[in-house]
Amino acid sequence: MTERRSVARWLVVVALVVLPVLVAGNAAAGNAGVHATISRTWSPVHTRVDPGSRVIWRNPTSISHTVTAFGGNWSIDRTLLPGALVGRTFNSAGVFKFRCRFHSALVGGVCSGMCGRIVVRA
Ligand SMILES: [Cu+2]
Repeated sequence: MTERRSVARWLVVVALVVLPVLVAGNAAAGNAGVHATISRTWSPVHTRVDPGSRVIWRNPTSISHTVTAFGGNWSIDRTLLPGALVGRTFNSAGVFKFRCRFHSALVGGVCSGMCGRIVVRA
């Protein structure tokens, strides 16, 4: 078998066997998606998942947003350019609040504007 054919066969194995297993595993863990909207909100605002779930924030809008943690019990501060995404896996129960620094205000720990939360079930 040539080197090239070997690589091609390996890619087919990845596509047909490994990827479906990964997708099935993710579905079982209760993955969730959150996306930025053109009205500068997160949708959904509240997302409830089981421990071990991965949450993916997507930015399908034409402007940049950030996924920025607040509340003090976790940390993330990532800028999402148009079309970008970022993911986090939540392994422990709790309420994990996030906001977009560009389109929200945080006053006295209270967020207004582009704010959301992930609730991880116990
Ligand atoms: Cu924003």
